[in-house]
Amino acid sequence: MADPREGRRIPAPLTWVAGLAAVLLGVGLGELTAAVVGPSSSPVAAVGSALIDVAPSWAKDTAIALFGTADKLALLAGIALIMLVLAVLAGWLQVRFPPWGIVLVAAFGVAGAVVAATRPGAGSMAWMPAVVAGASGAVALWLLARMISTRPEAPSTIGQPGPGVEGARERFVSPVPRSLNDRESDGREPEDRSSSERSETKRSPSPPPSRRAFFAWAGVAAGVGVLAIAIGGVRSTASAGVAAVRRALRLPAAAVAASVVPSGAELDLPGLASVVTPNEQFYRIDTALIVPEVDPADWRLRVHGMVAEEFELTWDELLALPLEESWTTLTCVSNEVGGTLVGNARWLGYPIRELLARARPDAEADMVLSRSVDGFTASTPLEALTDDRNAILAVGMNGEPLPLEHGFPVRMVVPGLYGYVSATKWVTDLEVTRFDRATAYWTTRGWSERGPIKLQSRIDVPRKSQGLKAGDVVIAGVAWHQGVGIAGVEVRIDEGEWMPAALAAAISDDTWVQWSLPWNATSGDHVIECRATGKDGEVQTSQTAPPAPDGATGWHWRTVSVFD
Ligand SMILES: Nc1nc2c(c(=O)[nH]1)N[C@H]1C(S)=C(S)[C@@H](COP(=O)(O)O)O[C@H]1N2
Ligand SMILES: [Mo]
Repeated sequence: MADPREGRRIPAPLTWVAGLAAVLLGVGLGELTAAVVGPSSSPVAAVGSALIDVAPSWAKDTAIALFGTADKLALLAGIALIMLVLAVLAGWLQVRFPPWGIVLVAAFGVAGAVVAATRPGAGSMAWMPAVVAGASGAVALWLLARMISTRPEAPSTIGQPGPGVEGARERFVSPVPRSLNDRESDGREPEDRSSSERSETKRSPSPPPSRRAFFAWAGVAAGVGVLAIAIGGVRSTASAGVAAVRRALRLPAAAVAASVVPSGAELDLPGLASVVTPNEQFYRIDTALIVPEVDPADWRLRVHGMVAEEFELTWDELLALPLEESWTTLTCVSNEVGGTLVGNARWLGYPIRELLARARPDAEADMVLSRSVDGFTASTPLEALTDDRNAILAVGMNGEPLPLEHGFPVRMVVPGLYGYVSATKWVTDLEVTRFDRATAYWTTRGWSERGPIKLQSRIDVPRKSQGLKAGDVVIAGVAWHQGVGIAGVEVRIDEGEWMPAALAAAISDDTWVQWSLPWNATSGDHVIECRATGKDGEVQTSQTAPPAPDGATGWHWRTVSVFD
């Protein structure tokens, strides 16, 4: 349409404002639509989720290492930044090289729609929010850019304005400073301006070149966008739906209760991780940018594959089974030595071994591929699900229904295996298969196909940052080797003799155990190290290994400064 030379006269920041306002409006309307269509159809969330799935594992490992459980927030911030750049670019393009700005915005809308529609578990309307976002963003950008990019009345160069273009052309802009424009403006509503300005324009060859209308409309677009994002956000978090169903839920009592926490299992020292991790403090690791919302009424578990009898289980059927309670300490394979991606809870659920007994796996089967509604999969050795450990289909965590972010309504919990190969949240499908026939989510990304949890111990206190006064202090931490149990923990200071720490009472061999050692701290800098021994005699190795591909090893150590 326009002559690019004409666009060049417009200050670039003005084009950025147009782009930002238009994209904000589009994103807002898209998110608002998503709040209605379903939170996972949010274009931002869908693109974010897709990025998580396609990101190379080093990127993900770095993200987890850098941001820990705030990795998703970091991703959203990254996406916001990219959109910001995109918006600025689109605004500039639309003014300088029309119609490439709106083409860019529309293309992102289409891309978002494709991604959202092809996400695992996408509803039939999942494409809609992105289409709304792309279309409204493109239209807004077209209108805003038009408001600033029409040239002033110049006797010789007027082309042939298309239908509807006149108003916009006359509403133009000149190199006159904005303050001057503002002075000339008369406070009328922006809606009134075009027609009246047009008449003014006709009276004078140099129109009152006001950008006020442009800024007003850009402000309106941005404001509506922000408002829509806010409303969409409130709507989907209040997403009364599944959260309310969960709150109203009463789980049946356990047919088999968990052991009571032995007195003396909780040393109750400030700074030491409590032996039972409260749900709100339990680490969360998953690939789900938007927490899946699964209504128990719609939940089904399909058990199939290499079995004599495939079947489906509903929520009511599951709750009618005799549920068992057990203690299990969950650990993430991404946990660094000394890291906090580990927690202990009392789980309520039904033994997976019983479900598999009902399905009767083929003799050649050696793995169960569990799948969640969001497409995540884990490969668990069949044996770990059929031996006598407490591998359960869990519905309860520390006496309440699973929190939404911990897999509501149903997840797997398998003692002794890292979460990525066993702890599938929002689980809806168990396929009995073989390791040489199917590959799970993280295995395709370079992690080991099997992930037994490694023997580990951690120092919790004294904290590194804590200014420590010379005298009697307590060194304390936790140690775990699920399925095996901890026989002892030793501590040494400044590479001196190993000293046995006192073990607190263990809840079970599947849980971590607290340990402590009194220490007469002398002034100066000291290095504290710890290592655990398993009940099988294994001593925690000093050999360091990174989390990838099958779990970190090495001794946890920390330096402390002691003052007089
Ligand atoms: N659906 C789903 N389940 C999942 C994951 C996931 O990404 N998606 N991550 C697994 C990993 S890597 C771990 S360590 C545990 C963490 O469980 P939590 O978030 O309840 O602590 O969940 C497992 N279950
Ligand atoms: Mo994990």
